[in-house]
Amino acid sequence: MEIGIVGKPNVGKSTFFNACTHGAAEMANYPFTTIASNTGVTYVTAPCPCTEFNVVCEPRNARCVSGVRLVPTTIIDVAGIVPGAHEGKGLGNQFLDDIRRASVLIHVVDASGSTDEGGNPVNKGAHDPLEDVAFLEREIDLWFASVFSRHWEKVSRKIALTNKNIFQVVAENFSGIGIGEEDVHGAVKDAGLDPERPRVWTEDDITSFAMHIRTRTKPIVIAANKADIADDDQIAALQKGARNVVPVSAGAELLLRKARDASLIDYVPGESDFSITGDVSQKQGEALERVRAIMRRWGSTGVQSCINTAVFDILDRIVVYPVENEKRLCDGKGAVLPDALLLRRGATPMDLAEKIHSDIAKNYIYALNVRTNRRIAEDCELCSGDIIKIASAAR
Ligand SMILES: Nc1nc2c(ncn2[C@@H]2O[C@H](COP(=O)(O)OP(=O)(O)OP(=O)(O)O)[C@@H](O)[C@H]2O)c(=O)[nH]1
Ligand SMILES: [Mg+2]
Repeated sequence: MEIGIVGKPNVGKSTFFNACTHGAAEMANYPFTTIASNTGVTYVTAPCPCTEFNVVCEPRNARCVSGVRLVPTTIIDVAGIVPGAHEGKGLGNQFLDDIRRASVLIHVVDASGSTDEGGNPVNKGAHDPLEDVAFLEREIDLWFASVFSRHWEKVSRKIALTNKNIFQVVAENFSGIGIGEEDVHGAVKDAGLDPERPRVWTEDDITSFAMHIRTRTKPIVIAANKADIADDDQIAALQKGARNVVPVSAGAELLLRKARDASLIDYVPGESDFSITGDVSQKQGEALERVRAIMRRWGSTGVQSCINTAVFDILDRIVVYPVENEKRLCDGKGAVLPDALLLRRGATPMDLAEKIHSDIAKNYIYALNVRTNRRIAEDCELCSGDIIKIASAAR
């Protein structure tokens, strides 16, 4: 699972990326600072059962900070996108290659309206970020449409010459951009097209199909960045005009992460406040208090909230903790609550077994819900936060 950070130039994409990954992507107040994409590891946050069970956990794939489990996922910071990018404007459609594998996008916009459509600085409020919301979706739709158009003849021929249907053929040919059969089903239905006769689809039909496929395969969370300098009504207008809008100050989050790394503050990503624990200079203290005021205003810096919204609300993932020993909550080597795995909602104990190892699934005996100490059916639906023991004959 990958998250793509997209948006026009100079809105704070790399600042967002650095704040949530410990990254060192270049940041500057002019367009096209980023040319090649940056890939890093970020974390979603979920309550760790260690607090509830009063144990010291030993996370293997993640970290636990004050009872908050940080579960890793990949994130990509992409070069700025300008209108016409799908035809080569700006840095062209290289960015689109970079988001091929992304299953969700965080669209960073300048909510304060102080950058024009090319990312050049302008007076605050001089540009409407809702225009950016619309153009970015359009660019990605048109990119999808151009990819489909280019290959439609081949796809139609394949459907006519084999006994495969459109759902199978499109999913097979475009799995590289994250398209599955169920996406094709949904998009054909939503666009009101005839799946039996793709050969007679017009360019408009293909564009409409592309838009519906994009909506399903690249859903978008909007990071209303620079919320520190935006007015309340600017954020309200964005929230009224678009869906999944989170007020964000990537700059504030970056400052907090740096202060935390320098042991100046205690801060758990996503929380609404922090405490000063180190020796801070007057200047540092003032900067931190400015950040505190931003957090009071918006509830948090918004960066973690965007990532959690993308993974939990949009992609509908749950966090499950597998263990081998239900009494000690540990794995075979004695590590306590070592793993936190992200699964699709609806996942079953058998899906969990598959995720751990195919041999565990093949030799599956039973699953136990550790909280209730009851065995659960292999096809029952797991819940977020479940601690599950899979008994398997595999070693
Ligand atoms: N006020 C304010 N400024 C910010 C914030 N986040 C980023 N900036 C500023 O916005 C400018 C652009 O930041 P970058 O992170 O380089 O933006 P980008 O979107 O990656 O830009 P390109 O790589 O050129 O596309 C810099 O001057 C940042 O300091 C924020 O939360 N608040
Ligand atoms: Mg950048």
